[in-house]
Amino acid sequence: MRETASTGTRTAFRTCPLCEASCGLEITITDDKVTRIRGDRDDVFSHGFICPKGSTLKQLHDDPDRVRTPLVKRNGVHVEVTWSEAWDEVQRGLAGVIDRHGRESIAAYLGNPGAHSLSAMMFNRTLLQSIGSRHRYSASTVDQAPRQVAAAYIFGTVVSVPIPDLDRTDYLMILGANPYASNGSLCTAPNFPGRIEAIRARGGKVVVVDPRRSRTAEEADEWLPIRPGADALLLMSIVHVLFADGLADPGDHVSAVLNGLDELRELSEPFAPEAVAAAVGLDPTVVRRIAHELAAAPTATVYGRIGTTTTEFGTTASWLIDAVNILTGNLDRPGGAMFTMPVAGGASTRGVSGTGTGFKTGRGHTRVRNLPEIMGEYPVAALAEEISEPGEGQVRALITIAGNPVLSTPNSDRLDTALETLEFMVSVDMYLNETTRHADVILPPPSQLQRGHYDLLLLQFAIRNVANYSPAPLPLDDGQPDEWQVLAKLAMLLQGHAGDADPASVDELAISGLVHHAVSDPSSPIHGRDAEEILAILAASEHRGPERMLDFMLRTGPFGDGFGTHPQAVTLQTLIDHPHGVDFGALEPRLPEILRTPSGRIELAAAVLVADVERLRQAMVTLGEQRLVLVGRRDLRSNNSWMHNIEVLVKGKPRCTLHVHPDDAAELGLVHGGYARITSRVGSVDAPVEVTEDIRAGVVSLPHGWGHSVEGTRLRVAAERAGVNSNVLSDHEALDPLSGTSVLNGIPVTVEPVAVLVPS
Ligand SMILES: Nc1nc2c(c(=O)[nH]1)N[C@H]1C(S)=C(S)[C@@H](COP(=O)(O)OP(=O)(O)OC[C@H]3O[C@@H](n4cnc5c(=O)[nH]c(N)nc54)[C@H](O)[C@@H]3O)O[C@H]1N2
Ligand SMILES: Nc1nc2c(c(=O)[nH]1)N[C@H]1C(S)=C(S)[C@@H](COP(=O)(O)OP(=O)(O)OC[C@H]3O[C@@H](n4cnc5c(=O)[nH]c(N)nc54)[C@H](O)[C@@H]3O)O[C@H]1N2
Ligand code: SF4
Ligand SMILES: [Mo]
Repeated sequence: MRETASTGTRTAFRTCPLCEASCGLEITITDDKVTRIRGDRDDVFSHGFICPKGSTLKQLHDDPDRVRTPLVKRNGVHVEVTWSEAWDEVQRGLAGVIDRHGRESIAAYLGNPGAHSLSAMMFNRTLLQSIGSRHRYSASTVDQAPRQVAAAYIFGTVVSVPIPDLDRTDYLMILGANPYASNGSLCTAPNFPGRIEAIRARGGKVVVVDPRRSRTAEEADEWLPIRPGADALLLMSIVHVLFADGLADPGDHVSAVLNGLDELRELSEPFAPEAVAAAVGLDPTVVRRIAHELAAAPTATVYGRIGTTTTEFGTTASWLIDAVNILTGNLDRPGGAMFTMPVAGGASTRGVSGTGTGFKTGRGHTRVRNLPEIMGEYPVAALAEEISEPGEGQVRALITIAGNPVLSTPNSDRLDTALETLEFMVSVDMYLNETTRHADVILPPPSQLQRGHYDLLLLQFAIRNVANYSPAPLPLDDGQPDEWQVLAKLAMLLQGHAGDADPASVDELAISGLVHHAVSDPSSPIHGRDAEEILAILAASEHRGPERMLDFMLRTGPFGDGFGTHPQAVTLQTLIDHPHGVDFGALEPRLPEILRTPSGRIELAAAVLVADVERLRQAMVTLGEQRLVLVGRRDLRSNNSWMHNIEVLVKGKPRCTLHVHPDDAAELGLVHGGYARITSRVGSVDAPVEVTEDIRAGVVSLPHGWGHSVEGTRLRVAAERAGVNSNVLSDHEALDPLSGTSVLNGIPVTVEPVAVLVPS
């Protein structure tokens, strides 16, 4: 499968897949070796911006610890095998479990990098269908699920998420996001920091709500050090002020399709800023002023991320963000919160415009805790017990794709122990790490630089309508299948094929399925066309696998050529001809066309959301009673749990430290540079202490994704700066009930000094 090697020096352009910012990279390659990576100044979206991680795709590609050959666990040790041996092993393992326990005993976990992988985006669905089990888990329920669930109730689909119109807004309020470290999320915007600075440069205002004075808070006009978990209360009190002071005015085009305004007014009555102050921890006069500023600004947009979603009120907070944007007249207008028009694959562009079937949960429940299915999956916090609790339907085998749940999901010691008891586990992953060390077989994908890229998922949440495809800058290694071929083949083995099955047949079936579905879908631009004709057009190109599917999605998307209907419009070839991307312009109003609710209206008081308000009322009392709570944080040079094996990213002072306010340090007897033991209901870890004014008193912060000191991994650099796993502390029972998402911020803890650091 090796493509012809090329000699001489050339330049390749490739979008960075590491985070949601989607920066264009300019990659200099000499004799198939990368010699330099820098920002692509001509990229239509990122204009040369790059963060320290972008250029390390070279180090990642070259990392001697990166798995390049399949690994099979023999007598407890992972050894290199050929692909054909690995496939035989997988075939035996999976078939055995299916024979003994049935398909429902196989679970899958999909991790974050899969959301940026064109292969995974196109083939994970086939894989999941081939497993034929409801045990589907992903990083969504430790991340953005609440934001999607709220959007689905209000607007009709899990991808109709309003995006802050960063480049045109006059007033940006950020809750629980630190784009100076994260570069943004559910708001695809390369150089997010630069775009924040531009708001201020044009006379606008930026307000950051965060228990920590993050770098973003530092750069803002105003920092509101909220009590963790209280964002929904804060937002409801802003809604209260907007109604009470006669400031609520959604504007004509939103009002025309808005349900629930009066109901929300009534619901907000008990939540005056003074009434919630003890729980929220902010001065009510400041909150009232902010509400008035939001209403008075020429345009304003409220944006919330992980600090709002991974809390007990994740969905409710997301709902109330939309509510504030609606009440201040900022939904669906330039400078406010708008909907992206995805160029390819957008679920918000499919189906009948303006109406739909709406959103439901609970198609199945977990066996042990009876937690409902949400967005086609179960809460990942339930995975450990589904594996370890005996009985009918017990999970006996696990497939992980691009995930490291042992570091990223709650009460991870419990999951770590459970994984050891599986009868079979297979991981598609490029590292032998804390999770994959449990796998019987590890199937490596090629490196990021050996794969084509189009950020199918995250471009659906971009602040401009943009498309950018990059072919693989480097050829595959000898015998290395592409990532989609690994996933397709895994699917075939699950369907009962033998180890020598050819993944191309899965590809043919998949594209045929897409085309046949479209020609019979009245809302598709190729409705009524001959499927064979369309397939023949696609087959005539050299593209197969994800590229061919992308071509199809581009051509049937809102800017597509419709296979001849709009000959000037976009195809994959257009994007190949434009290696710096194609910009289809700023976001434009999409109401009412974006709506997919059964009523065809915005459901501002959707029944499920309304029903949660009573719980929120109780939090007015309970939140204020917490003495000390833990929150997370991100660092620009980290990427969740898996870039810590890249020397240039981890060198320097240790970053896995506990941030403590001086008042708390004094009271708890902690000293800067000393060590602390942090204990929650479910676990305990020790970490070095950093005393800092940049955190609210009563709150401590520890980043996630560390804890690389466990046996049986191959992470030589990471192991030297192991840090501790903060998810040993997060509680598997603490969930946002509306989305099944874990509470990773605002975890009640106790902290005490310890003399020496005991690695966990
Ligand atoms: N306490 C706490 N926990 C958190 C969070 C938090 O803020 N606080 N954040 C949560 C969030 S937002 C997320 S998204 C999750 C992430 O949770 P996960 O997705 O489970 O974990 P990652 O750290 O992203 O690990 C990615 C894995 O994919 C592998 N990998 C990398 N690239 C590829 C690829 O291209 N193909 C394949 N097949 N494998 C690849 C890596 O080697 C690694 O094993 O963590 C969550 N956990
Ligand atoms: N460098 C880097 N970039 C990344 C990642 C990474 O790991 N490293 N991960 C990527 C992924 S998968 C994601 S999902 C995104 C996440 O992107 P962001 O949502 O921007 O994530 P963070 O940088 O963790 O910022 C979350 C902020 O919420 C604050 N916070 C904690 N609890 C609360 C609370 O209760 N209320 C409020 N208002 N704030 C709170 C924290 O102090 C922190 O500053 O980042 C992506 N980008
Ligand atoms: S900001 Fe994100 S997309 Fe841009 S270079 Fe850094 S890691 Fe890559
Ligand atoms: Mo994430």
